Amino acid sequence: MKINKKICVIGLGYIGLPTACYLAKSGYQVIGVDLNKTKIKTLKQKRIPFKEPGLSSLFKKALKNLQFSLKPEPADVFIISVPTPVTSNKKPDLKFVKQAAKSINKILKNENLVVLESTVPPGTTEKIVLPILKKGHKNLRIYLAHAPERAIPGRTLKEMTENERIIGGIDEESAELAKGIYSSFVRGKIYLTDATTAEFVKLIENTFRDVNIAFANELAKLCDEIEIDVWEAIKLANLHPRVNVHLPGPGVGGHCLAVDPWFLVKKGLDSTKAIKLARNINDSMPFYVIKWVSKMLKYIKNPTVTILGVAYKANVDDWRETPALKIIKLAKNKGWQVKIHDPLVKNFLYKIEKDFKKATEKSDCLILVTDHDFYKNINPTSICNMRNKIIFDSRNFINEKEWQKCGFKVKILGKNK
Ligand code: SAJ
Repeated sequence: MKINKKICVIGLGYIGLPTACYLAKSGYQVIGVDLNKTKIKTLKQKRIPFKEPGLSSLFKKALKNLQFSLKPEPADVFIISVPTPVTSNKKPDLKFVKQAAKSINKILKNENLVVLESTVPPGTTEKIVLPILKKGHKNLRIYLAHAPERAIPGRTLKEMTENERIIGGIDEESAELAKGIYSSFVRGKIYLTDATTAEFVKLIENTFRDVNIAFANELAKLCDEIEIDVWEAIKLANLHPRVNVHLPGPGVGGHCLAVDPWFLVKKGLDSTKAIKLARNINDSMPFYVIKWVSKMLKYIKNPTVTILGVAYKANVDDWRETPALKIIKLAKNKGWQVKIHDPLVKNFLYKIEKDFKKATEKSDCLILVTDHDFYKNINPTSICNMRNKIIFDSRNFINEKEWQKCGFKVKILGKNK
């Protein structure tokens, strides 16, 4: 199948690259654009720059209609899928979006469609991207829409095709045109709205989870105080048909939940108090973990701790915004020796010990941060080289009784009975 349209996808990350592949597989002529020379080189050599289940085979199927370049080329449709981080003072950093829009402005033609996929603060599409695109092009008819992605890392390909989607246009034609493009690979229903509502909806989704997790983290702290098991309590509460409390943990990481709620927080505005507080509660969880570990290490001189898992969540190799980093820094500040183990993460900020045995050698305490399947398969009887057998589990992941039977002193976050 060959569709007579050329699409330029700007930003070939976890979302941009699969999107480019799906569009190319559907028959569009696609140019994948990225500023990263190494990435473009890798892609031109027909290799994918990161792992995601199913991506390699999708990439092979897409290659026929897929080319790569360091800068955008004239096309019918442009899709912007670049990072939108926050600055150190938690303000949205839109420099990549602006840069992408400027690069499109130079080659924009009449009746081009531009779609912004990156998560952005409400109003960005209309008030920031549109004026950049329009600059010097007063007489061009430009179509512009926001189509926020909704796929979760680890299941990106499946969710990209199966999930329902929201597309918001600066006008109805823009929304309809964008829907036409996405319908080539999205099987889930596509709902149309205006651009600012679509931006807001995406932020509601991730902020809902962040606030919910902050609530769960407060419940964990409460259960530690009143000496009951938060995991059992949440499980029982969730039996109620209209209750869905998320799970506590060592803090919230990843490039979405730990970042996006800040796009809604307005300095000095009462209306975003709960969102800001939730962010702060989740960001403070590493301190809580270290507080408990300190208690357990009270009588041990010059302790060594082993961090189990630095990925921001289970079974991924992604460590962006991981709470493990804060836990490591706090432990080092206490003067503890810190060993780090993760079966999946590469190129971390600190040295990662890949050999589990070496990671536990002469350690006094294991701190389980990430619930990788790898740790489920660890048999505590096989750990014989620790100086003291202590484990703090921030995910309620290990079999407490089994570890206790092997002589481990066990503390599970929010479980104090
Ligand atoms: N976490 C908890 N408790 C929970 C659930 C998660 O502490 O009950 C922690 C995780 O350990 C992790 C963080 O929250 O550190 C985020 O994990 P996640 O699995 O909730 O989310 P992400 O960041 O991997 O992906 C999310 C997804 N959003 C939702 O599920 C609503 C995905 O659908 C979005 O597309 C993605 O953000 C995004 O790009 O915005």
